[in-house]
Amino acid sequence: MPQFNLEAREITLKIVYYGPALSGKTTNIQQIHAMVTRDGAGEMVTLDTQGDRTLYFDFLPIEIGCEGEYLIKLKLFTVPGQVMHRATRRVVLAGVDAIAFVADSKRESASANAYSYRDLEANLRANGIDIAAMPSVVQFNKRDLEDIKSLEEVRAAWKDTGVPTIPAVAVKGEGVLETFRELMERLYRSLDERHDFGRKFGLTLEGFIGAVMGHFSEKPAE
Ligand SMILES: Nc1nc2c(ncn2[C@@H]2O[C@H](COP(=O)(O)OP(=O)(O)O)[C@@H](O)[C@H]2O)c(=O)[nH]1
Ligand SMILES: [Mg+2]
Repeated sequence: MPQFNLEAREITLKIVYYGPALSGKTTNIQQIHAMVTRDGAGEMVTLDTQGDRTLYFDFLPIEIGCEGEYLIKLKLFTVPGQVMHRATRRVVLAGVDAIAFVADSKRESASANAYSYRDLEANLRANGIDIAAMPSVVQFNKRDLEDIKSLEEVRAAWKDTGVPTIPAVAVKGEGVLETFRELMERLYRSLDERHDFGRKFGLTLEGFIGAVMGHFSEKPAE
């Protein structure tokens, strides 16, 4: 649920990066952290990691001043991908406003991707949310590796979900902002439909996206 604090003129939106273990969720928000300009970026918090495995979650707050003079607070989270951390994923998903599903493009990861997507559906349902109503995008990460699914295959496999698929090489910063921008557009449209967002806060899609994306430097971080 979006949090609108009219007195403080603040809007808080929760964005979750979901997907199987090691697909690149943490890498995505590390790259976003590296690309966000200093005035908007908060500290990135990573809880309880072992090596490169996220055992709890990562958290990155970003603050954005907007036309209409509202402060938009974006809270980015990742979930731990391993099957056993379902309870944590469910907690992190509570109150989510938009989801970036990070899939691993490797052929051998197809079943892990599918398992994780079904897990997402079930966890949203447990929170009373229909996945079809949730603004979301699917990122196909690790396009730099050998033996990956072709984008045609990927698109055919995911077309029934109705969500866009975006290729990425998150370690090089490629596709990271594209994924984020697409997600922010879907989030805005959904907020506008459900909460009359634009009229209420004096915002337009272009103004919102411009303000959000204006907080990033174009140059991907290596
Ligand atoms: N080759 C390749 N490796 C990646 C890419 N993105 C992430 N990785 C690596 O995959 C591993 C898991 O990434 P991480 O972001 O921790 O995955 P998470 O479990 O989804 O948070 C790390 O070693 C990353 O460096 C990518 O686009 N290409
Ligand atoms: Mg992680």
